[in-house]
Amino acid sequence: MKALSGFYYVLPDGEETVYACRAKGVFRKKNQHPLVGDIVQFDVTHEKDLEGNVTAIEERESFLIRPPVANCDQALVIFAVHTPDLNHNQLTRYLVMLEQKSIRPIIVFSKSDLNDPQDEEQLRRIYEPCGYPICFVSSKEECGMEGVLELLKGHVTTVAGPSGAGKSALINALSGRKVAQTGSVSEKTGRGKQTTRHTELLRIAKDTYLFDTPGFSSIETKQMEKEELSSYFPEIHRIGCGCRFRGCAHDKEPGCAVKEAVEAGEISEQRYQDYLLIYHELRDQKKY
Ligand SMILES: Nc1nc2c(ncn2[C@@H]2O[C@H](COP(=O)(O)OP(=O)(O)OP(=O)(O)O)[C@@H](O)[C@H]2O)c(=O)[nH]1
Ligand SMILES: [Mg+2]
Ligand SMILES: [Zn+2]
Repeated sequence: MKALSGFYYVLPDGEETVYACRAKGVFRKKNQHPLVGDIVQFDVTHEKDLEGNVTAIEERESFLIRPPVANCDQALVIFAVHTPDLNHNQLTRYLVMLEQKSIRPIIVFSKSDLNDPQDEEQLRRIYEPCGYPICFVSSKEECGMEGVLELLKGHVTTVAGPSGAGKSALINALSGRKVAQTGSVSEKTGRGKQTTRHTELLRIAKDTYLFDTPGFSSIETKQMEKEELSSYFPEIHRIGCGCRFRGCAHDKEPGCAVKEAVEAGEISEQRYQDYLLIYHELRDQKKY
C-alpha cells in the first residue's frame, strides 16, 4: 500500500490493518524492489507490533518507474493549464511512457477555475485526435468529478503529472475527504513544492483504487528505438499507414500522409512538433 524509509506497508487480503515489512536478502541479490501496488507474500515476525518480512513478489501485470507503481491498468495524467503553466512536451512524454507500458492514459486538465474561456476548446483540438478521454476538473470548486469517477469505477488507477498540478487535491475531491496531503505552487518559480514524497495506494470507493504519487518535473523518453516512437502516438500511427515509404519517419520524406494530415488540421501541429522533438532526440542519442 505504501513504501517509506525502507518499510513496505502490506495489507493482508480482506483485512483492515497494515503490516510494516522489510524486504531483505532475496530481493537485494536480484536487485529487485517491491513497488507500491505489488501483490506479495510475507511472513509475520511480530504479530503484536504488526511487523513482517516480504518474501515474494507476484508477477506484475504492469509497472512504471516514474511514478513507481505496479499493477495499475490506467493513469490519470494530470496537468494544470495555468499555475503551473502547461508544458505540452512534458504531457506528451507522459502519454508516450504510458503507451510504452500499455497503461491507458486519461488526460485530466486540472484547476479549470483558473482557465481562460478559450482554453478548453483549444486543448480539445490538440488532444482529441489522440483518442484518450479528456476531462476538465476543478478540485477547488468540485467541478467535473462525476466524469472522472465514472472512468475510475472498478479500476486501479495511478495519478501522474508534475508537482503542483493538483494530483493530491483531486484525490481528495474525488473521495470526498482528506486522504492525501496537498501543498502549494511557488509564486517565485511557478513550480510545485514536491509535497507528496511517497507513493500510496488509496481506496476511494468500492472496487476503486487510486495511487497518489510524487510529481516529476521531467519525464525522459529514452529507452526505445526511434522507429518505435510513432506507434506511441495513436493519431500519427493510424495515419502513418498511408505514407509513401514504409518506415517513414514523418520528418523530411516526400509523400508523408502524416505531414498532410497536420496541414489539413487532422493531427495537431503541437503534437507533431512534440513527436519530432522526441524523434530527433532519440536519433541523436545513438550517434555516440
Ligand atoms: N485554483 C485551484 N487550485 C488548485 C486546484 N487543485 C489544486 N490546487 C492547488 O494547487 C496546489 C498543489 O496541489 P497538490 O494537490 O498538492 O499538487 P500535487 O500535484 O499533488 O503536487 P506534488 O504532491 O508536489 O506532486 C495547492 O496549492 C492546491 O490548493 C484547483 O482545482 N483550483
Ligand atoms: Mg501530491
Ligand atoms: Zn510519413
